Amino acid sequence: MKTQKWIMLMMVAALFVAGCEKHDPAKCAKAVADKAKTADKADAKVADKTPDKADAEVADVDAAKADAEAKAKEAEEAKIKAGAEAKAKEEEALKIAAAAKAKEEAAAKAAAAKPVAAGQVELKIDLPEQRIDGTPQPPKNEPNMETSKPKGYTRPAFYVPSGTINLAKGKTVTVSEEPMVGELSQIVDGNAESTDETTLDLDFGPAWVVVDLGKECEIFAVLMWHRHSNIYVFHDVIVEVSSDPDFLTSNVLFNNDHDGSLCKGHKKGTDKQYIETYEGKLIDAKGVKARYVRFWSNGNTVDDSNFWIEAMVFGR
Ligand SMILES: [Ca+2]
Ligand SMILES: [Ca+2]
Repeated sequence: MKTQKWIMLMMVAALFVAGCEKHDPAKCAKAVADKAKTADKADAKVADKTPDKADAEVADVDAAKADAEAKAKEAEEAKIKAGAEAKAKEEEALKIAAAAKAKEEAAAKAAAAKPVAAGQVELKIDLPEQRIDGTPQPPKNEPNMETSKPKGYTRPAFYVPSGTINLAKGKTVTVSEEPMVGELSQIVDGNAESTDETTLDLDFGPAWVVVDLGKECEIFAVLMWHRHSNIYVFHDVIVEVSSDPDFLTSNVLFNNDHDGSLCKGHKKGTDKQYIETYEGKLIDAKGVKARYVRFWSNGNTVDDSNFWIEAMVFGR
């Protein structure tokens, strides 16, 4: 009995405490206020993602996208413009090249159409093997050079009176100084091939070679090869003819010593320096009368030596 009474008493007390808890007005008010505050915060969080702000974000993204697209378009347009400019430049270069070619062809046609004087025949030359391929470029900073020949260039036909022959072949040759390599007779043996065996070496400095034709002749052309196995430009090339072995008087047929550097007493020349080729250097002698032909040179752009392969004197 006593125990039952105790249990009952405990239950009533518990109910009382629970009732107090439930009905404490202050506690209830605080709980309600806290709940409201939490709800406000949640609302505020939701408010952060209001449609206005979201729209603004979308607008920013759109603007950035549009900006990127505009920049890409601009770059593409610049690329197209650059391409068009490059193409225009290329076309202009082709136009210039075509005009130059047309001019050259017209000149060749005009030369071919030029009536050959009575009794004139084309000078036939037995050319050596071509040793340099393509378009040889002159050495850098070499002054007084003739214009580079286009690729595949060959010398136009040269006309001489019929009966013209190479008078120099097998004739007597004298030189300023005996050659270090080779025989003098090789200069007039008719062989213009450019090999070590066919080339004479007359050493450094101003040097001359004289071909004695044996008697005074009518000279129509002089043709010479110094060396053409590489890109050689020979300095101070002078060709003069005379009937006096001492050349006290002479006719200068060619002189490319533009600065008069060969030696004192020689006049400056107005001819151009040139790159040696398998075709040799042909000089129009216009029928001048002489017995001796003197060739000057003063080294070359490769090694200062005065090389010689062949000298031909066409006349009768
Ligand atoms: Ca020779
Ligand atoms: Ca010179």
